Amino acid sequence: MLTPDSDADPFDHANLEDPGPLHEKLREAGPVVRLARYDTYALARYEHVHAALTDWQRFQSGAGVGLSNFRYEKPWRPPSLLLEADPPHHDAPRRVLTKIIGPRSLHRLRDRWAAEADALVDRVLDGGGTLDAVPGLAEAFPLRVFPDAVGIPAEGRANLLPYGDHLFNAFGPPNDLVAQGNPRIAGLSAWVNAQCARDVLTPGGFGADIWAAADRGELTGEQAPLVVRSLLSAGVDTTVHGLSAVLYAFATNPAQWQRLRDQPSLARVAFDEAVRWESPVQTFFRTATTDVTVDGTTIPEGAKILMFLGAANRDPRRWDDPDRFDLGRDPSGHVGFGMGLHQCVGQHIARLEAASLLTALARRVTRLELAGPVRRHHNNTLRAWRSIPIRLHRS
Ligand code: OVM
Repeated sequence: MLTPDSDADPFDHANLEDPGPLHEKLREAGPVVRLARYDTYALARYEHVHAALTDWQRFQSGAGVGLSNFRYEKPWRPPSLLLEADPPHHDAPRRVLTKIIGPRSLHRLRDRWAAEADALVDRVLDGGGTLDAVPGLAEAFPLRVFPDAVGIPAEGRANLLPYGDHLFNAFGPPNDLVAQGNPRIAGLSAWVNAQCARDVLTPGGFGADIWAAADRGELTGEQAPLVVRSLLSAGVDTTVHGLSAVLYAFATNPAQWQRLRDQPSLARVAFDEAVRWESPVQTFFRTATTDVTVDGTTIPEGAKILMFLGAANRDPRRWDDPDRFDLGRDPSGHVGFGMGLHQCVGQHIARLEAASLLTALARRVTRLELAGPVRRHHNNTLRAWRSIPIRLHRS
């Protein structure tokens, strides 16, 4: 079968502002579409995105999960031992982190994070309840609880957001968004890397736990700081835009908010449904380790493949009424956290943050409504927000 070609640029500002029409075009054009301007192959249907995510042997991560191919180009920072690695190298760091930030270890944070969420929402309501939910809730809550949980000092935490923003831009092509971040990235990187040192990390935090795993021989002393760096890289912007997504979803779907208030135990399902609906991480690349035939079209060995998680999560072949944010559906199986070997190791942290914040809000707020025009933030990988003005009505 002949592979359809597209001259679309998924990373241009029109598509970053509203990717839905491009996603539909790519899904309908065929199982594989060649993106001519980047000489890469796009997968946008659920079935094929899922298949690529779970086939790490043929769709490798070790040559980078951005457009740049590490076989030919030097990465802008030393590669992640988790994200940009394949078995067997990938496995020890993954095993260590899975345990440190797994559901059992997070249990001890539940009460503290619930109290922090209660305090933040009380403060917001005492201030009148009209605010920009992006800085006021979606950034404020993760920045309040996550760096403490990792164990980094208070000083300089504001660097985490622009560092992550540039990192996620850098998975895309070297366009204006990357150029905008370039002047600051050396300084931001130096700060992030300095936070990964053993003597900087507070006892009892995830970072100290990673170094303790190195002491037990589960990681080398060279690996430990890079595993800490993964937490600081992947753990902030993703949750900020995930929380923004769920707040926007509720502000624009009042019946679903009522449903959550009636049944607060739906908070976790609500967050996963928002991750499906919005897909805060929109895309990742893989590299073909061999010629791969997908539904009759052949992707050549060495080619980059762009997986559209956001398009898969709204594929009508897989989801009924996919554009609806609906607490009544079962969102499990969504690929917003990826799937397979690399599936988001931090997803339990994200869910705990979201459940803490949504529960605090559901207990106190009868209605959430938009109080002005919302604004997107453009990023080559993230479906991101600049501003979500909201009004919270106290119960
Ligand atoms: C990492 C990393 C960075 C960005 C994203 C990510 C979504 C991981 O440094 O390991 O996963």
